[in-house]
Amino acid sequence: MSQFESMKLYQTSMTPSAMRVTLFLKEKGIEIPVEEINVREGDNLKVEFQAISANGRIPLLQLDDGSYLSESIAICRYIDALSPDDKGLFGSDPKQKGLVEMWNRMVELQGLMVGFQAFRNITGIYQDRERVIPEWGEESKLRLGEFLPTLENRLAEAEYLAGEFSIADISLWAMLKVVQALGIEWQSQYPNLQQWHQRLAKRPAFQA
Ligand SMILES: N[C@@H](CCC(=O)N[C@@H](CS)C(=O)NCC(=O)O)C(=O)O
Repeated sequence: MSQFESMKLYQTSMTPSAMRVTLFLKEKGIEIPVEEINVREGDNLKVEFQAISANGRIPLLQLDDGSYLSESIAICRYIDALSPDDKGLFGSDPKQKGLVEMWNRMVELQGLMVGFQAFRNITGIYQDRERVIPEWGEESKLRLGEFLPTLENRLAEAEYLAGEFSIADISLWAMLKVVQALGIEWQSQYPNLQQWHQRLAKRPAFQA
């Protein structure tokens, strides 16, 4: 039995954060047993889940020693450290590592997090657990849209965000799901982003 088989990944597969870990694992060819929970129905609010999760959210990885890791990128980094390869998903030399970190952070902070705030505050899907401020949602949606030209310009000069395929592209793929869910039109406006999307869609890991 491999060490991965004795771990457990708690996730809600349709969510962007779960998607980041799932795509990362597929790219690395690693399988971890999954326990599917439904965050929209509040499974993560239950006392048992809150007791084992540092941030109360998915994804959550139970390690083979029985302890737990939250945060999608922390989980990916842990798996990568346990199972190093030459795929360079976090970068393979100092410059590449820096570029991957830079683009992944930018997509996370200026894209994903802003998009989450837009989606949560416009739809109110989590009004059972947080204050909902529609104006904040609308402002966040505008800011998310305003980040797209930065990505478009980068993808005019490079095939992938960090030059080579990396976790930053996985994060951007998840971010675009949020962009789409918010009804922000991007396909017609951003040809480089669209070509990048088509490039990723051809990768086996992305063909769900
Ligand atoms: N920064 C965290 C974000 C985790 C997150 O926001 N997960 C969402 C699903 S995408 C969740 O569990 N939402 C349920 C809730 O907020 O109660 C990560 O990357 O893991």
